[in-house]
Amino acid sequence: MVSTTLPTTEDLRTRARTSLERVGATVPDGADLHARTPITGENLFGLTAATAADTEEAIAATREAFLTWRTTPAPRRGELVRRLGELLRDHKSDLADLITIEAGKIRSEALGEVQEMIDICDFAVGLSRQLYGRTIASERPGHRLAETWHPLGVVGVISAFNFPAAVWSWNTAVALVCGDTVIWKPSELTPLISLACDRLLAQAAGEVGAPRDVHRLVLGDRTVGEKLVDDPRVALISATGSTRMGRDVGPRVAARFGRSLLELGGNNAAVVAPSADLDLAVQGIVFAAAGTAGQRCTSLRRLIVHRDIADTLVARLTAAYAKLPIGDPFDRKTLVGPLISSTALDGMQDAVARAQAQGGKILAGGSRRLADAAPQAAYVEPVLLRVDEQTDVVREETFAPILYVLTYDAFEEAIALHNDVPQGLSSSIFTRDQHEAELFLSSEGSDCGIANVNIGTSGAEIGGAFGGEKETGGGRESGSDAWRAYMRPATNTINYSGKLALAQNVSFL
Ligand code: UN1
Repeated sequence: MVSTTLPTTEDLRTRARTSLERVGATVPDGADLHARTPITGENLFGLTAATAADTEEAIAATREAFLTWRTTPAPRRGELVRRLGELLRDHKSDLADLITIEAGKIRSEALGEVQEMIDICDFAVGLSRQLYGRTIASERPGHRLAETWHPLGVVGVISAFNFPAAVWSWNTAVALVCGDTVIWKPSELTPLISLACDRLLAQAAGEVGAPRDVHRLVLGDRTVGEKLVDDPRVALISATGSTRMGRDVGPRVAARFGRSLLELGGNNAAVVAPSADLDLAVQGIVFAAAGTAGQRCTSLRRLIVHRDIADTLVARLTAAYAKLPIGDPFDRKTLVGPLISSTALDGMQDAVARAQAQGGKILAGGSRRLADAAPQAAYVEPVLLRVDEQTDVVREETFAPILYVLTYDAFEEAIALHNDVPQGLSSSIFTRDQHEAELFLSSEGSDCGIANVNIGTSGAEIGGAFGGEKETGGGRESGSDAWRAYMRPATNTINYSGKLALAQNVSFL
């Protein structure tokens, strides 16, 4: 049985202080912001926020550092990221502690997040020797056409609470090898892990002789983010968060002809076909829907099940949901930790009530837990809810563990339901029918940036590009050739013929 007690706020404060000290970060002391833990819902430390002048200075400093960093050979830039990866390995446990304390992730998921950071560092070190441009066949004799990739400038990273460190590392490790410098505005909900990451990168920079200002952290509310968004010296804004935030950020960056890379809401679904291996499907579904307390961009929010197997699958999921250990994320037996805040719990309860008003029926979950032990925390049973159709609330992203179950008869109907939401991040199908699997992955199938077979929607590896379509924002981060978003290509024409030949056979003079 998972324990029904929780650590005290004082225990967590001590643990956070120890982790911060071990990574060499200064324990914050201020009054503008609060570091808080969702484990008890109480404040840990006060912090000082960046003023407008501090943000201005940080932008100027990262811009200045860029002028040097862009001239450092890319494989040398890789040495900084390699050292960062080593420090992340050394401090894996400390960083995971801070993630659990601030984001409420269970231990194995918090360690997994740090592993994701280590993996992207390895990837970026390799990339530092592979920033390839193409050579293009010229239409003119004695000419060579080539494409060269240059560093872009200062990258502004705006990150969310739910992957408070990994998403920063995807952007920062890749941006640094690409020759960019980084200014980071983390979520106000997770300042401590940001201080720890910033400190480790500063240590790595000091050790390899990189400019200190290749990276700056600015803590604060949205006014800090807005300054980055509106400043033409910030070449790229990479922002993770809600679609509402993206609707503000995208046009503002575009208005100054800056670049943006948006990773916004998801409303991820899995199709479960009659031939599916149900043992595998149940495990995959429960992890994707209830894991991380439903607070991943990639969390599974809709299940589209063939009518013939719906009752069997629902019975198995209901049984699995009834046994989910909910509670202290430091307890090794816990699988579901707290929601980030009581506001998130209110949003979840509101969505469940709306779904019921729109004809939905709760199959499992929904009760609040541990309210006596921690009245300010938000522990809740993940909810399984049957709906007859994809009503308004089902088509929205609620950042909480609610899984809506829909049924289908014909495969085309499953695909149509799947794609009939405004978001397009992640998707999956459970089937043993190759025709269905291939159709789902084809241009007529899932319209998401991530499409999986016989595995849930969450938990992507860093080697692939991460991101999605429609209201998810269209950005791609992390692996594959996502690095191109962090560089600018120049097309070069080199004439070694000794004669001037114009393209398209144009004659002049
Ligand atoms: C996010 O929730 O913003 O695929 C990122 C996953 C993780 C990353 C999620 N690798 O679930």
